Order: sequence, then structure tokens, then C-alpha cells
Amino acid sequence: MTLSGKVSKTKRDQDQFVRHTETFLSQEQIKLARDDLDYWGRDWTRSFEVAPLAIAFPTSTEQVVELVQLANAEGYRLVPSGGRTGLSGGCVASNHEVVVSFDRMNRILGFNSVDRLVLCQAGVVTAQLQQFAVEQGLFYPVDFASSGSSQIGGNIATNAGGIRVIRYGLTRDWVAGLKVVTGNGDVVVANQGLIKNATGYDLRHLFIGSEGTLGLIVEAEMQLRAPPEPHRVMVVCVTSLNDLLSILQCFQHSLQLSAFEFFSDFAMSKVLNHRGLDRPFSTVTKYYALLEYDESDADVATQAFSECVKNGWIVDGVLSHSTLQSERLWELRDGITESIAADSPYKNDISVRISEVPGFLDDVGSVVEKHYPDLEVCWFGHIGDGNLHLNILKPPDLEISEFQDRCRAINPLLFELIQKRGGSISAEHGVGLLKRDYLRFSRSKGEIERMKAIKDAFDPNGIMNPGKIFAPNGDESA
Ligand code: 2HG
Ligand code: ZN
Repeated sequence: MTLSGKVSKTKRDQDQFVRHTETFLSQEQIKLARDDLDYWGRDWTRSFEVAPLAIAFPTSTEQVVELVQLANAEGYRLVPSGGRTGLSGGCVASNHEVVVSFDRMNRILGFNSVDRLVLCQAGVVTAQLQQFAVEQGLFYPVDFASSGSSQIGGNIATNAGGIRVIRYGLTRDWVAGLKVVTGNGDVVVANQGLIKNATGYDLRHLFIGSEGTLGLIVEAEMQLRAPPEPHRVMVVCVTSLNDLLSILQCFQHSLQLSAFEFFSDFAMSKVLNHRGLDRPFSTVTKYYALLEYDESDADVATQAFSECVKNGWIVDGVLSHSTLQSERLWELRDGITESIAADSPYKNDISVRISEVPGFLDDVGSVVEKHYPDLEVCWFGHIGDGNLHLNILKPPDLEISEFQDRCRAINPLLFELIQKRGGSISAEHGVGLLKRDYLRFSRSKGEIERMKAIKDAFDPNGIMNPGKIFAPNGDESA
């Protein structure tokens, strides 16, 4: 087909979609312009083709149901879209899908102060929920660098983790109830804010982390908790990756940390350059760890620090004495993703259980040394929960496709090492398009078959986020 033939076919399909939706969506609820398709058709990944048919902005559950019914009847495929801050291509529309954006379902619908439950539409932004909690004298503890844009529906769909998992857990731990429009157009209410509910399968947990492949999350009841004590932050200088776990254990022995993050000197330099900041301390080591703890534990933390210095695990460190100083230290960690974005990084988001961390870091180190000796590698992550973010940066003179081919070629070697340690090829970013061909390194054949059977049960026509998690040809063994 000629290019003009393709363009006019797309135009015809778009016109038809507008006609098909005119009984339940207004014109303002559909976007078709090229710029809009590009904007809403992608997430923070930049390596996938973006070619949605249309973007729809429902404002109610009823409109979402209509969209799903229409998709089943007319063969449209739907891609859910939240804050589009994902890093695995989970909400990328590359194949003429209709993107269902939750930008206009962004209201907090209710709050129960006894249960401490907030009823949110899926498009409520994480920071909006955090702020709402503060206004009630409470706290929503799940937090990440993208909290200002990421939406609750997307967080649930990927079971987002973030920077305080070691103390407060993942998004999963704060979802008390869900309303989901499944792939066959049913509205499923999964758990109703109950703490105890022993009535068979908890479907809520099936939808959490399902990446929009089973249905569209339209509402969520989110649990809040009492506010934490004021925090303090310490950044410590570390010469060897292997000492990280000893430091973690030493601190955890005497106090409860709310974060234990690590980053390399290279990662920190990227943030300093990108934000035009001065180095916060003069000692230069290969790695740093950021520790967050309650203010009331400050003395205990100082004692643990001294013990680590005595053992040679820490060579220097800096402490915050105010909230502002804590925020400045957090910037060194929170700013990393943004500061390397221009280097078209190839992302790895991998995890093992905590006891495996030292051996795992050695494994990863040997792969990096052997296969990426000429490439810049940015090490950082939530090492307190076993999650490493390893970003390989593209040299300016290397073509993006060549660079990605090279990184992809190494994947099986890296993922085999992870598999041997019982780890995961995607700790918190999801499988999406980026990791779907490698699912077999973390899930057995039997598990993948059962996961597909579950998808079939909720989405018999395969209209929900097709091609995500599972390869379309059914072959995850690439
Ligand atoms: C973080 O921990 C995010 O900051 C992003 O999960 C990680 O950019 C990355 O690889
Ligand atoms: Zn992360």
C-alpha cells in the first residue's frame, strides 16, 4: 500500500471510530491529531513505534464500559494510559490501538476517616493522593520520583514500588478495593475496603500488576495510615559494592530504615551536571548509599555509622539536620532517571532476594565488565529491597538501533544469572513490551500458560493491551 493509501485508510478508520462512539463520547473526548497521538500513545520509553488510532478520554465508568463493549463488537484494541511514566512500554500504542486515557477520571470521590480509606478514580495523580492524605492528617507512603505525574490506576496496574518499600511495601499493600471493567465489559468490584475477607479468590490481587491486560481499573480504594515521624537522611561513601549489604544489616540491626538506596559516583555526577548542583561532600568513592530513618533514631544511626566506619565499610558520610537538607540529599537519588534520559538508556530493572544481593552484584559486575567495557553504565537502585536499576547509556556516535541490538544481545546472559539466583527480570517497572520476550527467565512454562488462561477468562477477544507481558505469537523464548 502506498503511503497516501495508508494515511487515508487511517483517516477512514478514525472517522469510523468517531461515528462508533458518537452516542456516548463528545467530540472533545477524542483526540486524533498527530501530536496528540504521539503524546498519549507512549510512556517514558522512547524506543517503540507510536501509532495509535485515536485517544479517548472517558469521564465515567459507564463510558469505559461502552468503549470496551464497542471494542469487542467492532474489533478495536484498547491500550490503557495513566501518567505515562512507565519504563517498559506498558502503555505504548504501536499498532492502531485506541488509547484509553484516564486523565479526565482524576477525582477523589470519597473519604472515610474511620477506615482511613480514600476512593479514587484511576486518573488521580500519586502526588494528589499524597497531598489529600496530608490534608486529613494522614499519610500515603508509596512514593517515587514520578509521583507528580504517575496515576493511581497505572501504579496499581504495575504494582509500583518506589523508594520506601523496605518500610511501607508496594502499591499492592495499600489497595483495599478495586473497580475494574474487564476485557469482556463486566464491571468487577474486587474487595470492598475489607481488611478481612476470606471468601475465596481475591481478584483484586490478580488485577494488581496485570498491566492492563485483563481490564481497565476505573476506581480504587486506597488505604492511608498515620503520618510518620520526621525523617533524617544520611548519605555514606562506599568503596565496594559488597559492603552495601553489611551496612544495611548493621543499620537494620539497631533501627528501622524507611529507605536504603544506592547510586554510583557516575550516577551522582550525572545529576549534579544536569541540575547544576555542587557536590554535597568532598570525598569521592565509587558508590554511595542513601539511608532514611526517623529523627528519633538519629543517635542510634550515628552509632551504626561509626560501627560501619570501624569495619571499613563506610569511608565518609553526610547527615541532614533539616527537612530542606534531607530533600537536597534525596535529589541526588531522585534526579538520576531524568539526568540520563538524553543518553537514551537501555534499562534493566532487576531483583533478587536480599540475601542474594552481594553475589548478584558480583554477577552483574562481571557481565558489565565483559560485555560493556566501552559503554557507560549507570548503577543505582533500591538495594535495600534487592532491586537494582542498571542503565546502559548510548554513546552519542552509536546508532540507536545498533546500540539496542547490542544491549538486547546481552540480555539472555544477564537474565540467566538472575534466573539462577531465583531473581526477577522486572522488579517494579513491569514487563510491557520491553521485557516480554524474556518472561521465561522469571516464569516457568506452566506459569505462563496459566497466566494466559487467566487472560483468556477476563479478555476472551484479546482486546486489552495486546502484545504486553506476552509476545503476540505466543513465543516468550526469544
Ligand atoms: C527509580 O527508581 C525508577 O528512580 C526509575 O524506578 C529507574 O530510570 C530507572 O531505571
Ligand atoms: Zn525504581
